[in-house]
Amino acid sequence: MYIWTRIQQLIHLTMRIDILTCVPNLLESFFAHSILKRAQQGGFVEVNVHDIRDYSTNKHRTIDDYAFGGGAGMVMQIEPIARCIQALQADRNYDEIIYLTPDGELLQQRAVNQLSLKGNLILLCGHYKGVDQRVRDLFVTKEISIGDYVLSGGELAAAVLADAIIRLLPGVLNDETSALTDSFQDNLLAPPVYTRPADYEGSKVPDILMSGHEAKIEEWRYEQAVKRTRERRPDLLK
Ligand code: 6GU
Repeated sequence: MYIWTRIQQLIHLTMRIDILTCVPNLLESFFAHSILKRAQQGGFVEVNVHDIRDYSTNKHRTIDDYAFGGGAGMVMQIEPIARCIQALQADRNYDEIIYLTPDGELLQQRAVNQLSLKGNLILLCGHYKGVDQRVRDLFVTKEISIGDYVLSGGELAAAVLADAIIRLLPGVLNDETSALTDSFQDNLLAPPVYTRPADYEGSKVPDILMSGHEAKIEEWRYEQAVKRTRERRPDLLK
């Protein structure tokens, strides 16, 4: 382990995210690439994916059962999830235990910003008809949805949430200012961006960007951001 990584862990600069799922393979490759890989190698975050089936006590490793009262769909049982959470809590305190669910609070950049300041998070992914309500009553501290549509499981939502959080951790992005100019950080969408060539078959980059006049360029970008927001997301301007 790099000495810097170790120092960051010792002084608690390393965020820790534990993800509970019954499909760990779905998540492992996601965190093994690109920015999320670099963020872990750099010691900014430690992501651990746990297979809830490892906490089943029967030989078939089942973690779900029929719903009391009938109805279609299986329900994830409380015991394996409780054992997994309690095993994690035995080693450290968690700031939030988040259940990803379509009936949770709609995820917005503001909540992502707040979560990026935390130390230890558990993300719980549901499947089938979801988890036994007692998991939510007894363990979960926050419920999050990533949009008004239904996914087949919480894994993609957990990956979305973790990605949005991790890229905000200081040092993860190369240019530290770039997260500050993201869409939504100031309730404005991002302005258009261009790179070479300056002329693509007659389609040209706006002159102002080639002028070298920094103040005018900033003003243009701001105007474009407002224009784009007014056209596409007027709700953000209210
Ligand atoms: Cl968090 N889970 C599932 N299954 N579907 C969703 C979602 C979460 N957010 C939006 N759709």
